[in-house]
Amino acid sequence: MLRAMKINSASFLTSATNLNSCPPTVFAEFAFIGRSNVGKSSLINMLTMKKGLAKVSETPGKTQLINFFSINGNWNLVDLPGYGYARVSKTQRADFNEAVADFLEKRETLRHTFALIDSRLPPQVIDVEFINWLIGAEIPFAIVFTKTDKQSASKTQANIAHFRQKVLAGITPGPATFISSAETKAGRKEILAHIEAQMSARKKQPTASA
Ligand SMILES: Nc1nc2c(ncn2[C@@H]2O[C@H](COP(=O)(O)OP(=O)(O)OP(=O)(O)O)[C@@H](O)[C@H]2O)c(=O)[nH]1
Ligand SMILES: [Mg+2]
Repeated sequence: MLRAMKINSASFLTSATNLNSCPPTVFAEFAFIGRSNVGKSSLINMLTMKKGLAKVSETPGKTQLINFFSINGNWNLVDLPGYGYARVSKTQRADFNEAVADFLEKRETLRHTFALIDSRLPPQVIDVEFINWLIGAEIPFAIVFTKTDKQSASKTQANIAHFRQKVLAGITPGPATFISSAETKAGRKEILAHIEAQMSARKKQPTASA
């Protein structure tokens, strides 16, 4: 049986604009990243079973800050601003937010990152670039294919197979992959079990500063 992390309490902790303004590095953290509108905030609400915890919107670009949520008072979920939001200016956008890159590369208490991919779409260039960046930067991550309630299971499986073949072929060990739905709560147990398993994983080695 899966040993899923039990969530007894979940509350908003704080927001930060960049790595320097993040809260002190005390508790293990798990971050959610992906294209704007992919369902990061919805997944956090689904995992915690608290509907309004992270702000959700149909309009892409809702989450602009790094938002921290305290779970059980002793670990954090981190909702990151999405990338690929076309309406922010090119300089502001870069390819993905510099604060996000900084956080993922340097945050000492970051244990694991979930990269969210829309299960309904063929591999998107910006997602492929982002996943390759994670791999190159040696950031430990898992992939979550979101919004699976919106199509048949067979279509989801076909898209995941396509993604594996196009993006993950030749990567060993490949990242753990999950499916999710904020509507049906599919994936909840599995993702929480993964968090439980990574909780005790060794801290990342600090990267040598240039
Ligand atoms: N049907 C369905 N809709 C979803 C699911 N997850 C998210 N949505 C919807 O998709 C839209 C975007 O969800 P958010 O959770 O705000 O997405 P986000 O990735 O946090 O977006 P940004 O903060 O803008 O980067 C909202 O309208 C959600 O209700 C899902 O699993 N199923
Ligand atoms: Mg959001």
